[in-house]
Amino acid sequence: QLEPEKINTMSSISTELPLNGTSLEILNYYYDTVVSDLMSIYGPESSLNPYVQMTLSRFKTVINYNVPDGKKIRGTLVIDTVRVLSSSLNEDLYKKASIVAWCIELMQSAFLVTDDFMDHSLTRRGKQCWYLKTREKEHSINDSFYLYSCTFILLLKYCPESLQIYKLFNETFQRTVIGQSLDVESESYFPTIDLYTEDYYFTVIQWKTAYYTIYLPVLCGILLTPAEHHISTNVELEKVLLDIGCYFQVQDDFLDCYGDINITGKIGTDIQEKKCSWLIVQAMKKCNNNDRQVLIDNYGQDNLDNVNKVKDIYKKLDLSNEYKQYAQKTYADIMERIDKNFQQSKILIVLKKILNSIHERS
Ligand code: DMA
Ligand code: MG
Ligand code: MG
Ligand code: MG
Repeated sequence: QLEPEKINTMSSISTELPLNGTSLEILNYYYDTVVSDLMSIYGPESSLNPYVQMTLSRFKTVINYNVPDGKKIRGTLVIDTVRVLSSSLNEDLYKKASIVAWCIELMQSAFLVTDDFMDHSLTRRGKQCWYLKTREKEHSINDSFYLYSCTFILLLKYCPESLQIYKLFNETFQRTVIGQSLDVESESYFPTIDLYTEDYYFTVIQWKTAYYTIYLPVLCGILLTPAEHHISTNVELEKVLLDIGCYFQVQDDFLDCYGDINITGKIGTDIQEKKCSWLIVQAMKKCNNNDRQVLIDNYGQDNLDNVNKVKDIYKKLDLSNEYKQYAQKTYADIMERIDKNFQQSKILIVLKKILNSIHERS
């Protein structure tokens, strides 16, 4: 049973920048700035055509519904990175980092609005998905464009000098779009689910999730840090960030089936939607011919009976144990690579912090 309208988690924001607070508190502190900037870019409200005024005020609702209520892992990561790397932290830097962090959260919310529409999901963050709230579902497409366009308005205002950040956002956005396309077109590349491969799976999740979830926030943090402390980005750093991002999506796939809805805030649809999910790829690797046929016959049907038959096979194959083993091994492998490659660099602290916080989440 879902609460009809969850209380906005932003209600307890302080009136002064919490310099010694958590990164999340710092991020939240700038939420009002972001919203009021976005509402005033076309001049004072009173100077606007009344219908445009109404439309902007509708978009304020779109922002408030879709942006602030998540865990804000990605946004917080920008501030965490800046905090570790910079020895000359000041209010200006916190502000810039927080605005860039909100840009990532805005971009993420744009993706979630369309993702839920494409995945036929019902809930997100404990509330009804946005496409189910608009007068017509299709209006949510334009709302998603709006949310994404906000990132460029803010980046131009707060980081006008940084073409690098601008380029990074653009490229990451497109990589995610390509990843989402791979995700929804899986069926056209693989006519039956027993043909889904691990290699394809990891390609999809790297593009749809890893770049924007982990690589983008950390790179933004690095680019925002004053030049004298600059971390040189290299191939190994990119690989570690992307692998942490892939681990994050494997977890998401596991939670789609095994997560507690009250914690994840979303009801899974991967089985109904015939997704190339980590679970089905593992199931296909482990199952006998009988199970394989049951999976082929029941996977991708929007019906509780069919879904339960798939879940029964997952249980029989003990996939939750399989997942636990994968999680432990992945955590240990990435940790070892971090220790081996980043001993001389402050970025080691950031990487360990992200990996630990992801490893612990449910
Ligand atoms: C998430 O894939 C990827 C993006 C770009 C939103 P997903 O559909 O598994 O996410 P969720 O489980 O949150 O719907
Ligand atoms: Mg989804
Ligand atoms: Mg999806
Ligand atoms: Mg998912």
